[in-house]
Amino acid sequence: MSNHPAASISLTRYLIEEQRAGRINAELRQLIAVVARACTSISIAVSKGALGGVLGDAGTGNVQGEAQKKLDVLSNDILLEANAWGGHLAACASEEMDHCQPIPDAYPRGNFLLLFDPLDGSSNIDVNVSVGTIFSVLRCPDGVTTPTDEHFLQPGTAQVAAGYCIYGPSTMLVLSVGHGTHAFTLDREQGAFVLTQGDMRIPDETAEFAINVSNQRHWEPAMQQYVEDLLAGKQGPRGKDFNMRWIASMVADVHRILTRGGIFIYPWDRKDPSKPGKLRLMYEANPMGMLVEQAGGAASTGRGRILDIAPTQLHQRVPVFLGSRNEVAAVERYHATAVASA
Ligand code: P6P
Repeated sequence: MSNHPAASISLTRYLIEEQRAGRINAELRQLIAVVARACTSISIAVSKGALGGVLGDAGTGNVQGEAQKKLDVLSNDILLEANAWGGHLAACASEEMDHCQPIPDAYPRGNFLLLFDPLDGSSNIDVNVSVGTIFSVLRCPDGVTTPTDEHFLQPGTAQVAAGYCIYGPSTMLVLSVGHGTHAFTLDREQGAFVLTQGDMRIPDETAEFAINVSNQRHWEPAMQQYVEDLLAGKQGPRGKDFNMRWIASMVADVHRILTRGGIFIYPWDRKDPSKPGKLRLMYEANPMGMLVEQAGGAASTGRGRILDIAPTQLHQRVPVFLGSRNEVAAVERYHATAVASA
């Protein structure tokens, strides 16, 4: 990485230097640059709010059975169109699409697969709370010219890049290509992302947790005991007081944790026992897991490393515990103890 002050390094320069160092190739550099430009377009649409005529429901539903917001559909279309013609991708998969979508025959196909949640936390849009785009990049298996869903079913350790763009008071792109996690802020006057936080590091310890406590009665006993002990504070078994945050926008909660530490939890709950969790493995847990691990944190299901999971379905869900590594280890001990005493 150059020794220039962080503020003078654009995303373009950072990616060229990563390619020069042999850590990414030209195709992956182009892919990330295209995704960043698409996120800039999404940021413009999101920031218009009610003036852009894009708030509210689209009147359609997605494969998750969720009502789509107009901005969900618009963001998905922006990412698909931006990535169609460049020749760097073989196919895309999205939270908003039932199946993966190969690059149209009219264009050349490349060697990468792109997965994304085009606008995570979109239920927050109508109340003007930060939302974001999450993306994950995999290699297209050798010899596969027309990828199908099964070719996307690779473990999180196979990701060659992961990132998110958070549309908050400022728009920031947080990215890892496997050599640390780095944050870039959108300079709207230049129309370029500029490195503003290189080598993000999550503190090993934390006193801040993020979970939707309204689900408490639906959790398994280990989770109920863990949170009960957090709430007991200094007088309880943890011996210290904890603070709580829950934005209900994964990108915003994870960005806080990458910036100052913490633990983010969306555990399995009995609300729908058939679902192992709410969050999706391929385009939420895996990319966030890579970013967090590259920043010195941990990402677990409560019983094992998220990035080691062998996927079986494109839209499969998973329990998520991620953030400060010592706190993730602590909650894993609650689950291990529960099994041992069962
Ligand atoms: P709940 C947003 O819908 C999302 O997928 C994540 O961004 C967020 O962390 C979670 O769901 C919020 O879920 O049940 O608290 O509304």
